[in-house]
Amino acid sequence: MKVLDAEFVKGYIRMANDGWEQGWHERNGGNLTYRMKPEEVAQVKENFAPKEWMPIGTSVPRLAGEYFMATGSGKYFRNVIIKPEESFAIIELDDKGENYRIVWGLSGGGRPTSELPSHLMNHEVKVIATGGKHRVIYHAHPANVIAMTFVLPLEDKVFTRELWEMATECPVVFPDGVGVVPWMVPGGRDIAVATSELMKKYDVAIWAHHGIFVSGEDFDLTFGLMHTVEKSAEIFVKVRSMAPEKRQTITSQDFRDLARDFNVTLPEEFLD
Ligand code: 2HA
Ligand code: ZN
Repeated sequence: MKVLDAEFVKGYIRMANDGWEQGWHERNGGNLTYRMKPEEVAQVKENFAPKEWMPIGTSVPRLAGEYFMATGSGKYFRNVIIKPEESFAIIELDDKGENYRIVWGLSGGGRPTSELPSHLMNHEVKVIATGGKHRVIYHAHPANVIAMTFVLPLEDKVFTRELWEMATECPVVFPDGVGVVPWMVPGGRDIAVATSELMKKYDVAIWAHHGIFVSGEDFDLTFGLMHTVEKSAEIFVKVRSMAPEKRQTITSQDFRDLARDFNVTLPEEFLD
């Protein structure tokens, strides 16, 4: 089957375009990776033409031999839907999880996303934490969450509480809360290590003054998670713009009642 005819590829392209339409991907901002299922690799393998091996820049032994879809470094989400074979790649990891090679895509040349170390280290953490259920890692630049990182202390608890309080669905959608990475130079191993540490605990990591990383099982859940966090942040920005303090909000006891009826466990550390 042609790569662009496969359902999982159509889902990937739709998610990238949805992110563009939300305004989260100015210029070449953001990146999306997907850990392919063995049967999906088999579906499209006849199209593969491997290029040379390149270092990942970090080591992800638990992902050895796996195949990923990855947006290209310097490529625009805006173009994914009209020029898919130029905008993203399918890559294969070697048997140590230290090198990758492009096997399809980026037809005009180029490399996978500059954030490949963060993506792959997050995938590795999630393979372990979810028994392989999570397959999607998504990085975007949504304006309202980024704005929050200029006015709140960069603490997991503060961001979790504010985001939960801004929309009743939030503690149900991300019951583990969110982690916050202080400002760091993007693209390297250090920020990848810091982010993947948070991903052991959370499905959402906020990069101060930069953007968000989210992890999920499929395109719908992962896009929906980003969308829910950013919607909540938008409400936070509106509330702060109207008044310096909230007049009323959802209380710790309200969250406990919600958790009981919706069958989710909310960490006590976020409920005092
Ligand atoms: O340009 O978003 O973090 C891609 C990025 C880097
Ligand atoms: Zn970014």
